[in-house]
Amino acid sequence: MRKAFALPTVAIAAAAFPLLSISAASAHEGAHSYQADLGAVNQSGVEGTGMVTLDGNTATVMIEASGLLAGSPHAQHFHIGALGECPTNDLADDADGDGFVSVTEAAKYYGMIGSSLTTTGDTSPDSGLSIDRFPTADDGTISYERTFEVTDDVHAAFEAGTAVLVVHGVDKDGSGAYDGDVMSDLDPSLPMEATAPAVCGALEVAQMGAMPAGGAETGAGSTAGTENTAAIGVGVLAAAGAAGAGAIAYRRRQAEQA
Ligand SMILES: [Cu+2]
Repeated sequence: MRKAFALPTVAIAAAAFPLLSISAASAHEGAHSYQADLGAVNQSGVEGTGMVTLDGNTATVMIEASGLLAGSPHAQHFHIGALGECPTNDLADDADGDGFVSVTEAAKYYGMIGSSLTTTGDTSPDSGLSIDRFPTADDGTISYERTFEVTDDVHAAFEAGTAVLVVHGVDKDGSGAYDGDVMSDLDPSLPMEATAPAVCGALEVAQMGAMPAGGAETGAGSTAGTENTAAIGVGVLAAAGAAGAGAIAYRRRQAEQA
């Protein structure tokens, strides 16, 4: 039964990300693909995945995320220019002790906004808080896809491994809305809940050989060990979700073999 379940997963992945397959088959020409396993920040419970294909400066972006505050918009960006990392899910980086890892406090890891992943119109940093043009998580999930032009500095960040995908907006107090006494470090007219990072992942070069579903299904662990190890390291951050669950199952299997 596990195998019967795994096969459609692979098929769906291939169908959802055809450019990824093409890129993996011809790694040194045309488009380059990147993936991010999104891990929760601010104990949001949010998880997801991001896929980006860059063909020159033309970016096709796909984001799937779940566990978000339902019925509210979620600002989402490429962040660039720092370490290409994310804050941890605990409050270790809450330097001012306000109960949130704010964008300011997270910036040392993931940097400034490089692109605003809006649904329509401008995608520059100027639209960073244009919440009327960001996805609304009607049932707590976001399924985003858009193709647009990025700037040279964003392209360079992808190549340097310092591009990070961040989705914002966390219902820290569980009230069902963005509210509370702590105001945003980015816009003092907004609650901190509206702008604090909810989920984050470094955009890393996608490697089809490292896809957890394929590795687990074929059991070809010994031939692809190094690549799979790298993928699993990222997968742990995502904790769950289809890809994460596959990675964890695979990791268990590897641990049993070791
Ligand atoms: Cu952001």
